Amino acid sequence: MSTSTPTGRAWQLAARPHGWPTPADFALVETPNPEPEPGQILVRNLFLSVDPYMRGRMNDVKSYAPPYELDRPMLGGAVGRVVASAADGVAVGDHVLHGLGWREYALVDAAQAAVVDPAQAPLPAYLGVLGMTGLTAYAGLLRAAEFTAGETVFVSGAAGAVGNQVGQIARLKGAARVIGSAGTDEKCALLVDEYGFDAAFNYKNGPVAAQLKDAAPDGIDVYFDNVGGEHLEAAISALRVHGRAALCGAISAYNDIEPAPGPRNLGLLVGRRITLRGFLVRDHQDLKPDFVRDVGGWLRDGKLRYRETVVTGIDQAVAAFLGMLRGENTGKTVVALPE
Ligand code: NAP
Ligand code: FER
Repeated sequence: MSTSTPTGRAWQLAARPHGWPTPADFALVETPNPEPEPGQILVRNLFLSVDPYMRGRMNDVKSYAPPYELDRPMLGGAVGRVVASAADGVAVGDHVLHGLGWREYALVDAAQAAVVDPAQAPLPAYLGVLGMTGLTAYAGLLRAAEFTAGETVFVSGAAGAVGNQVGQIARLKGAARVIGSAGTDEKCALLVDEYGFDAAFNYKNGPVAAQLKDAAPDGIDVYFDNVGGEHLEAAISALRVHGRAALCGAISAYNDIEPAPGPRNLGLLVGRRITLRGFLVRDHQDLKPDFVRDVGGWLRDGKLRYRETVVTGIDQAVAAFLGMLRGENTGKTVVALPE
């Protein structure tokens, strides 16, 4: 045990957003920090993850992740330092990855926390490039989409956390051609110049189908879908015989009030023997050793690059989340909580 700050701030959901969330849907509340019971640790969070799926948890809808409760601290990935421990095997001063984000201090069951080593990688990397979004890219491309060397890959949301890593893993695993789409010309330049994509286009500059046709005149073998909507329809039209799409997310629809129409070209799936496969990263934890070996090695060798969007201060967490939904981020978005 050790002494700790008596209170900490936590973000609660104050109202369920209708369409785009507004700051009034959230409340930053000061709460006492309880002492750990046997098996528990008290963690001073240092980096919080903000992720697109959190928007879904703000709705009162049964889904793969339960809805956030109103007037209760929200949940999410976080990395922090243990400040009090009543658990065997986790000591004060250890750093841990856990699921009680959106708050400064978290009382965590040690069984639900993983010790991480800040000497092996900077702490925010455990939320991004070496964490959940990185494994999503790895598992989605290699397992859900069954990518193999020599294929042409298109990824949407390509300058974001998952997307940039999909493109780089495809390149490093021998893709014939890697194409990305993103929402600004600067992001597209980054994809080509820094991440080694063969081509990139700004989906805000014109119809996706026409821009994809220019970038991949011979079609694509794999589509990694982070966006849904117009992107998915365009990609289906571009997929070749035996093409596959890994459906990772559909962020273009997360703030919709009415369901958007689906792709109008599903008839193509039959003749082209196309597979569309949804996946969740939680089902692919067995790939973690391969993922850490591959990505850790590429990072050490300078073959895989990454950027993070770091927003500082617990009071800025909602702004960081909304900014990420609007595309203000490049790479993984994290909130830093300096001590
Ligand atoms: P991210 O890409 O770092 O951030 C979200 C990005 O979405 C923004 O930067 C923005 O970039 C883009 N975006 C927002 N609205 C858009 C629209 N209408 N059309 C096209 N792009 C839009 O987030 P991430 O954490 O890496 O997540 C990417 C996707 O993967 C999301 O769909 C997420 O839900 C999904 N995901 C799924 C799993 C899983 O297990 N299945 C796990 C992690 C993430 P632009 O500037 O390019 O618009
Ligand atoms: C996301 C982040 C995480 C997402 C899904 C997950 C679809 C979750 C995955 C899991 O529980 O395995 O943005 O969007």
